[in-house]
Amino acid sequence: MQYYLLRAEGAGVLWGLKPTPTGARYEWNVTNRSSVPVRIRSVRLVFDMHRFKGAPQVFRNGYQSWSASDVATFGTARDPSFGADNPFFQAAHHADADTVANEYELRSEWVTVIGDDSEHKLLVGFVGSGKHDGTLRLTHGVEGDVELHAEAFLGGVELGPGESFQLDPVVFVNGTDVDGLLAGWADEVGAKAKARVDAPFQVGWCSWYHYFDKVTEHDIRANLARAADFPFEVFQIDDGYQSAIGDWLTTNDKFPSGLNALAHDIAASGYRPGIWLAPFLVAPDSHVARDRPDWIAQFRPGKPLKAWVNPAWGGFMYALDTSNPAVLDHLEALARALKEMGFSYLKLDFTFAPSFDGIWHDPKLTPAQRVRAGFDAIRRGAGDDAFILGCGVPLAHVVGVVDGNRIGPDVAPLWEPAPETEVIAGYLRTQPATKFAQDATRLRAFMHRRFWLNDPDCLMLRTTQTRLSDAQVDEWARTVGESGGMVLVSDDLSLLSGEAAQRLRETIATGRAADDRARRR
Ligand code: 9PG
Repeated sequence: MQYYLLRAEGAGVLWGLKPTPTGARYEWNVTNRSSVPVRIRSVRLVFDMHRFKGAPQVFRNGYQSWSASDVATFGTARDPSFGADNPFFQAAHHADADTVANEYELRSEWVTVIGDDSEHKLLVGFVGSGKHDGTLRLTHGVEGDVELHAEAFLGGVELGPGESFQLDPVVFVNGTDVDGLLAGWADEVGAKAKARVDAPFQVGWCSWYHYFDKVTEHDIRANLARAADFPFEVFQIDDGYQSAIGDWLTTNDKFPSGLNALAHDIAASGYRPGIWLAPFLVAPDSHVARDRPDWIAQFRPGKPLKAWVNPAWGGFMYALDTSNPAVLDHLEALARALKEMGFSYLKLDFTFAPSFDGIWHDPKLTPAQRVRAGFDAIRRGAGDDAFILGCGVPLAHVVGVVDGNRIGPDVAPLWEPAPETEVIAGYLRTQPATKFAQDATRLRAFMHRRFWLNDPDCLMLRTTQTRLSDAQVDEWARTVGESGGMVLVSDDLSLLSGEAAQRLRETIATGRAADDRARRR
């Protein structure tokens, strides 16, 4: 396989091409040479790819925590948007919500590795985090040849007359060892972005995968009372306590004591209190949305921007405008309030929301910068010593601000969903399923302690009230352990036998050993 640069598209300006011992580094920017402000959605470097031995194979890295990753064959595999053609859903799973240009086009976010039937592998990646998206597209050129487009996705950022936007460099690295190529790229990105990789190995309990949104204060307290039989350090309340999406400091009727008392009682039992929130979403009937409609991003003038739909929350949710300083002050104050209650472990979910196309207060921020601004505000409020876990988050936006990150879709008390349960055509692999979480845990293992601590998602150890077989429970536990990532148990602890407790001890032992190897490398 060989490549050469054909052209820059969309006013991207290449100003440095540095050969490196193993490839090349392209340094570039985009400049508005006109006398009026312009909006830039994306710019691309276009490479001709030739001399493949057999069909090209592509590592496709998904956009956010839950987006699918795999190794796909160019020519036969399809980008999921090609079948779905659903820009609303696609906005949550790709940097660019638009459907791909043709049926052959495959895309990978932030980084890719391309191979063929030879030994030769080529990594192409963007060296940066939190500034803009970088999408690698393998596609057909006009003459039917294969092209690689390295696209800087800026989401319509506004550049004033004469203004330049410095883009993250694109690196090409040749090699034969895929894991080594990804590790080398991740080392450079992590160092450049000052990755937070020093948090201790995490062990804890999480309410979601047994109780889901039906969780009650009684459930939390019943598990807290049993937690001493397990080696937990974190005790985390998930979705289901809040009075509304957006109103995170007040509880619903299922949680009569309120958050302050719960944080206090969790801490008094000897655990670090953890809490889930979707900080950038607000329900239309929440207090925050009714009191501050001006804090909500817009879809069209006067129309609030919908960024998710969940029947359990009452339907469509709006996106807070994280490019508005008043919203950032609100998020900072929210995080400070939770921290003062005692919650020093924050699971920040559905955080892709500020990346959606829309009308945003500050047109000079890219989607990545809007997401990052929201996380930075929460970090300011929560303080340096809080453990911040990203979830549903565009991975490339948050190196250097999160301590842990969900790197796969949700597990579930089932192994693999039946194909006919697919909700959005082509996107089955984003649906909750333990097998899909396992695939992501393996494909994204290289990110652990280079960008953050990987959260492969929760262990489920129960063998009743689940559709997982004993062998599947064991297989998932082994995968989590071997990954060295975070170990959060999500069961009704009264269902766990002595065997389950033993399985947990083994998982933690394997996990700590794998994590120690990751720390020492
Ligand atoms: C709480 C949950 C848990 C879980 C998170 C996240 O595509 N979906 O409809 C979808 C719904 C929920 C979801 C992921 C995807 O789960 O990953 O751990 O916190 O929210 O609501």
